[in-house]
Amino acid sequence: MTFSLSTLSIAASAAEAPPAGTNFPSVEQLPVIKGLPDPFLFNDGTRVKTREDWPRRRTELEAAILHYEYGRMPPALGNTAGVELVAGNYKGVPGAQHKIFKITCGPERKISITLDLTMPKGKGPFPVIICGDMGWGKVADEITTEIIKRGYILADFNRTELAPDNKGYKDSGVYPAYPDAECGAAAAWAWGFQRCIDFLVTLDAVDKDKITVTGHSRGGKGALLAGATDTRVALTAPNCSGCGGAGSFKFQAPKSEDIAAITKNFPFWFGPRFMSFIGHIDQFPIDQHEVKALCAPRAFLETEALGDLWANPEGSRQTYLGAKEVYKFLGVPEKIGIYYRKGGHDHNADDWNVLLDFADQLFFGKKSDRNFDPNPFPDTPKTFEWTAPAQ
Ligand code: GTR
Repeated sequence: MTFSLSTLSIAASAAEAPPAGTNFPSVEQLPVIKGLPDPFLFNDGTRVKTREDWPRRRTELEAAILHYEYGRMPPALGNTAGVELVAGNYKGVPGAQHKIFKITCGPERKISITLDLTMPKGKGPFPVIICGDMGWGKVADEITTEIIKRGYILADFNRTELAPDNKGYKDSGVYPAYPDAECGAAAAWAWGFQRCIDFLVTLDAVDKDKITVTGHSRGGKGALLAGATDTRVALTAPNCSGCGGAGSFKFQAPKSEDIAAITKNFPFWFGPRFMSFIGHIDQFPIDQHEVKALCAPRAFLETEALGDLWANPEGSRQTYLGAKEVYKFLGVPEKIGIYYRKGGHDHNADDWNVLLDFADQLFFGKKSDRNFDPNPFPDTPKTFEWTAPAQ
């Protein structure tokens, strides 16, 4: 017997989703979908018709993405609080002040995150860019100097405080506090971004309507999921995030990382059902354009490198095009952007400048000369035939 997602009912929101495994077909029960799945198709087989229909479809998609790929996250919290550990000038960055907070949250406040803020001087409120890659070292002073000059706060944290980046990922971070959490490390990292937001929105210096999340590579996967699943995020900006990030599972360009490769090295980044699609990616009912589309109508920008073949920059354009249909449908095509630079796998000053230009345009109407809709792959056709429903 063949089932498809469209014949089954899925709970109304990801947060209220039924226990793991219920109501979702397994890999053998899923239909073959070559190319990017149609994000406008409801689980009951009908299609989104009006903008008012989209929130219901978005909820279905979010539940499916967490179920099949990343695993469901622990609940959102109401008890996040922070204690100031350090306050002073920031040595390496002219005109900046530096504050470090220890954030605690969760049952018995067992979970803690060190949040390192480099802030312009003055009252604000300032837009904030949250980056979770402090475990690789703080954002370079040269880059932070530019962030401050443009009037943004940089909020750095170490996502591996939420889940270590190795097979022992359940030993600390969210899992001792939530032993039943089914998500892999990428979703635990995303959840960490969201707890940073819980705290940041309590600060007068933070402009709550101008929150950006970013991260590089595996950190970009976490940032993407964080922005996709939290409507407080105004701009989601993964950098070179590749497989399980902005890349594509249905369009693997030569030399790009696929499900078999990523789960061989990093099975702990994903949820419990993802591995069942190794060798069966045609049955994977979603692709990453739908993760990007969860951000809509909030803004999304991905920065990619043409030489970073492992991260599938060509596939990322496919998922960008797919997500763009949703942005068009919602009447905000300018809120999604993609940017390609030359070179390889890195999160360098160029990438940050592109993000700042996009953010300045989005938040302050400062028109940028950059092309946020380039096509470096003019000979590659789209891998999907559907388009946004006519209204
Ligand atoms: C690679 C991994 C990629 C990417 C990268 C990184 O080894 O295969 O998916 O996340 O690491 O984080 O730099």
